[in-house]
Amino acid sequence: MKIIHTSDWHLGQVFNNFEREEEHEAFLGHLCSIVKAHKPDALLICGDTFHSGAPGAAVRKLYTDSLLSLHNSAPSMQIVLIAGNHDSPSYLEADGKLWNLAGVHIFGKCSPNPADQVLPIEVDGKCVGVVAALPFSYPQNIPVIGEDTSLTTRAATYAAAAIREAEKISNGTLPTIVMAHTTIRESDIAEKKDDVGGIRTQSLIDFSGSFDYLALGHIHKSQTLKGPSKSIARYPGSPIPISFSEEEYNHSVSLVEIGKRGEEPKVTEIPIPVSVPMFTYPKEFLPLEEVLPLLRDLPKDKTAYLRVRLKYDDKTSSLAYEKIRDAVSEKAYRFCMLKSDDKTTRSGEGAVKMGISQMRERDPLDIADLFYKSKYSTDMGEDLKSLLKEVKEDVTKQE
Ligand SMILES: [Mn+2]
Repeated sequence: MKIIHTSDWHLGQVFNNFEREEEHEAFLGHLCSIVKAHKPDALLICGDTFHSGAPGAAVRKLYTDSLLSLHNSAPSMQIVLIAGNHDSPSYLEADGKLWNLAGVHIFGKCSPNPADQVLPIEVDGKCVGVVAALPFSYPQNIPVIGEDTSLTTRAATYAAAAIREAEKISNGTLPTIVMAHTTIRESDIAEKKDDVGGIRTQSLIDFSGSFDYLALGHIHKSQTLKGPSKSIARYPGSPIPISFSEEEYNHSVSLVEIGKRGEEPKVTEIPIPVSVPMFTYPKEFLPLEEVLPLLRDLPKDKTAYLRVRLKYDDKTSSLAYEKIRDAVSEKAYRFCMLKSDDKTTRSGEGAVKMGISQMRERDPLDIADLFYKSKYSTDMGEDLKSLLKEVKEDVTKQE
């Protein structure tokens, strides 16, 4: 069985006020050529297809046109798409039945019956494999299976039930794939340290049962993890960089070949050229008067999202942000933000002084934390922190 595995497209993302439609179009064009060249049995899209729950008409059109082009690039290929934490499950599922006509299967929510999450992959009338599709879901929205009402184990219990249903169809002979959009504790999660209380972080052992390949989405850094027996788990990573923390990542989609049931799958990374890279400059934190001439010397016609490293001190102009923006205004660089070494300057009785440009680059939760500390001289505590975090996620759906 041959699969192309991808995730975390984030269609419709506006990055620091810059639209990314052209980059997404370029990626989707590449993906169509890859599908045409490899003619896989299935294309798995593991969540965060959209950056926000209700994207605008232009983004919707890009999605529709691209799914159709992908289908036309290999008409017998089955496309399976699950919701990620950025997607709206109902928005995705709204036209799911129509998409079935083009071999596209959309899983937005977890059905009360886990058997509904299982899809036999049929190519030209022959079943070549089985998929158990587990869209992202907050624990309280995952249907309770049997007696397990605990929020911490609910995802694992549900996954096990869906995998059991897949096993019934594969009958120990067909390649079996599990799709999920989640943080796996064993992964290199450098970019995401924000799962509160571990409730939304899962371990590989939470996917109990027998399968060959765990197709993941959510972590933007591509990586393969060893699963139970000969199975593997993999994050294909984001096909275009979504934030500055992805500056050094290789961006690709994964070609996965499963010979026989129980055989270790073979993975090949197919690189996606980065059309607009992320670029943090200069290499070290320097004071404003040294940074400005370096920026003026940058080439005029190179396109990249630019984050500027700046060493702040008491003498740093309050117009640093504006001066830096002006220094690159004639260039093709897309200036986004400043990165400073010492982000806060303390003075007086626990007060925190922060300029607008410093605030712009801080996580709002850090700012709330600092405010709380300076006002009450104590930490705000995990409960309040996780509450604020949920609110921030709902409001911004960032990253
Ligand atoms: Mn994502």
